[in-house]
Amino acid sequence: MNQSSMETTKTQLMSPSEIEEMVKTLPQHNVSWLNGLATWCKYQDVWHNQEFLTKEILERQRFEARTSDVFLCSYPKSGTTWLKALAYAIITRKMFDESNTPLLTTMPHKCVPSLERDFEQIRETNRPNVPIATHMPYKSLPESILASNCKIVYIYRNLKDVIVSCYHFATKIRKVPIEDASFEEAFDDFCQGVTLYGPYWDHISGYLKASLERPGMILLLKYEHLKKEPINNVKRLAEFLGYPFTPEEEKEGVIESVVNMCSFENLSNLEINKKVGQRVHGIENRLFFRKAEDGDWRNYFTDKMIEKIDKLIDEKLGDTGLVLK
Ligand code: PAP
Repeated sequence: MNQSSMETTKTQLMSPSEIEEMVKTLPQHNVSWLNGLATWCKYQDVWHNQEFLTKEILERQRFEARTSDVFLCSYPKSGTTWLKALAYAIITRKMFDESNTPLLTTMPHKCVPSLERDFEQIRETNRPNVPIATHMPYKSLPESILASNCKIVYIYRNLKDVIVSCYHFATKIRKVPIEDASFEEAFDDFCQGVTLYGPYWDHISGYLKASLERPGMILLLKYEHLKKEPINNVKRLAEFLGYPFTPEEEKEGVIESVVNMCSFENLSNLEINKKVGQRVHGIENRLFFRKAEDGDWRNYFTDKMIEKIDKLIDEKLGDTGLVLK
C-alpha cells in the first residue's frame, strides 16, 4: 500500500503493526536546530514526534469519550499548564482549598491527564471527572469526542511568544545547549509549518472554525487576557465547565484564591515544580515553568523576522479576527 492509501484507512481500525508500517512511509523532518536529535513526521497533514506517533494513532482509535468529558486543547506552549491548574482547582474546590489541594504536591500535568500520553489512566472505566488535555488539532481528535459533542476549552497566545517558548522547551528537553540551537532555523521551520502539531495556522483556525459551527460548546481563552483579567476569565471558565462560582463564593474571595493558587509565581515556586528530577511524561516538571512573560519575543526577533511573521499572520489568519501579533 502506498502512503496516501494507507493514510486514508484512518476510519478503519489499523493494527499496531499496520500503524508501524504506515509510520515508516511518512514524510520526515530531521530537526537541524536540535542537532538532529528529533525527527518529526507528517501524518494527515500534521507534524508529529516520530517516537510517539504509533502509540498515539493506536490510542486515538481506541479512545471512547464520555459525553461529560471536557477537553483542554492548545497548541504547545500556549498556556496548557496554567489552564490545567485552573480547571482542576475550579472543579475540585469543594473538596480542597489552597491549604490542601493536590496542586501543592502534584504537577498540573499529572492532575489533568493528556490524551496523547496518559493512555492507561484515561482508559480506566472509573477515571475521575477531570478534564483531559490535548495538543491535537481539531481535525485529528478521536471521532468519539466529536460524536459525543464534548465541551472544549481552547487556549491560545501571542504567536511570537509561542515560538520563543517552543524553541526553549525543545532545546531543554533534548539537552541542546541554547548557543548551539539556531533560533533563526527554528523560526524558519515554524514559518514553513514544520512544527509539532503544526502547521500552527491550521491548529488555531481549526478550533476557531469549530467554535463557530458548535456555538456554546467551545470556549476560546487568550493567555494574555487571562493574565490581564484573571477574575473575569476564571469566572467564564468555571461557568463553561459547569462549576460556576456562587455569589457567596465570590464574596468570600474564592475566585481570587483559585487565581492565586494557579499563578505562575505560586506554581513555579512549589517544590514539586522546581526540584530537579521531578518528572512528568519523562520531562522535568521545572521545564514547564520558564518566564511566563508577555513580549519576551522582543529579545529574539529581528526586524526581518517580525515583518515575515506578521505578514504570515495576516495572510493565514487575517480573516479570523484573532489578535496574535
Ligand atoms: P505545554 O504545551 O508543554 O504544556 P504550556 O504550559 O502550554 O506548555 O506553556 C508553557 C508556557 O507557559 C511557558 O511560557 P514561557 O516559555 O514564555 O515562559 C511557561 O512559563 C508558562 N506558564 C507555565 N505555568 C504558568 C502559569 N501558571 N501562568 C502563566 N504562565 C505559565
